[in-house]
Amino acid sequence: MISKKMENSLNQQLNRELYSSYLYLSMATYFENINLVGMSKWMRIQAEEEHIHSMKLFDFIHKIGGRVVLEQINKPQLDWESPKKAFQEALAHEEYITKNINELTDLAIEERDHSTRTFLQWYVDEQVEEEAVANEIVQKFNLIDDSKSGLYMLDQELGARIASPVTVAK
Ligand code: OFO
Repeated sequence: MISKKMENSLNQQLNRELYSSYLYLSMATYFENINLVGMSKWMRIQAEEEHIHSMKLFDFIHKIGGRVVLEQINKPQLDWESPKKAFQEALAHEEYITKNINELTDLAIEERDHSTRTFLQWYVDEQVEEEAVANEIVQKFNLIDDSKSGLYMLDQELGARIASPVTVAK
């Protein structure tokens, strides 16, 4: 039996994952608008993955007999100072999400809620990956500095991203 506190916290995380999806979709339109279509594609795939993260929570809450409560999703920023700034913000956002996942895991441990703790392990592992990938891209921006050809090449590289074949399993 899940506690009300845990159920509410999982619902909050579901909302954060939906916001993550919204934020990356906003970054996708920002990049589209400045003709960096590769980066736009990368962000669009990222937005889809965040939606999958939210649906995993949606299914889990139902499975344990809880109630999903959908709250308002905050409006994301529309523009960024530079492509690099957008990816820096993506990294900062992932660090924030990691902090939330760790807090949720701490709560599950505190409440001896083993099924939720096990469920959250997927997110713990995913966040290691998410931070590493975002950090690698920020480091590439640092390497190319103000080079226009470097930006062009990075756009090509990020545009080669393929959506992972993750499906929303019930
Ligand atoms: Fe970016 O991992 Fe979910 O939020």
